[in-house]
Amino acid sequence: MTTVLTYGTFDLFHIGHLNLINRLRDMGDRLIIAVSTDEFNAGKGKTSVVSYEDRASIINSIKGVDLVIPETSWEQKATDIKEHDVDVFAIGEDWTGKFDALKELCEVVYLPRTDGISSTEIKQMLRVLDPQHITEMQDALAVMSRLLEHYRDLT
Ligand code: C2G
Repeated sequence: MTTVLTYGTFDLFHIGHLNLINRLRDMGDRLIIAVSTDEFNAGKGKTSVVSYEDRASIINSIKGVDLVIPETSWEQKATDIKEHDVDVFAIGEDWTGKFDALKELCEVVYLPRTDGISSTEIKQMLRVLDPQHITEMQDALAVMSRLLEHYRDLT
């Protein structure tokens, strides 16, 4: 029985998250995922669009995920590894080297990320659609159409 453990926010769940979870599932027999709480994320300077409860439910409903636990501190990893008898700690390569100290307790693996998708990018795209930006775009369009009318009259 090989137990695999990872940590993440998993906000605005996307294909990058799913690819990672599928890889983790194939690395062992039992998969535990620690989902960052909103309070812990606030400490990371991160705010999630989706609440902890909903993010944890989404992760819990994915095939191959056996247990979801809350991530509330940076220090909990060593305790979690011992408590859940973890064989493999794995996480995306954006954390390469950051958790090498855990090698004393279990295997540590950094996995390739899925290119071209991230929750941060999705948030940036959504931000463009906020009311203020929409008003600015409408104003710009109004100016453009007046300009076009003016040129049409000139020709
Ligand atoms: N990920 C990926 N490909 C992407 C985006 C994310 O493989 N295109 C992986 C990340 O590398 C990470 C996991 O998906 O392993 C979750 O990513 P985040 O939600 O951004 O989690 P993060 O904020 O990195 O939290 O204690 C560690 C932290 O909780 C990690």
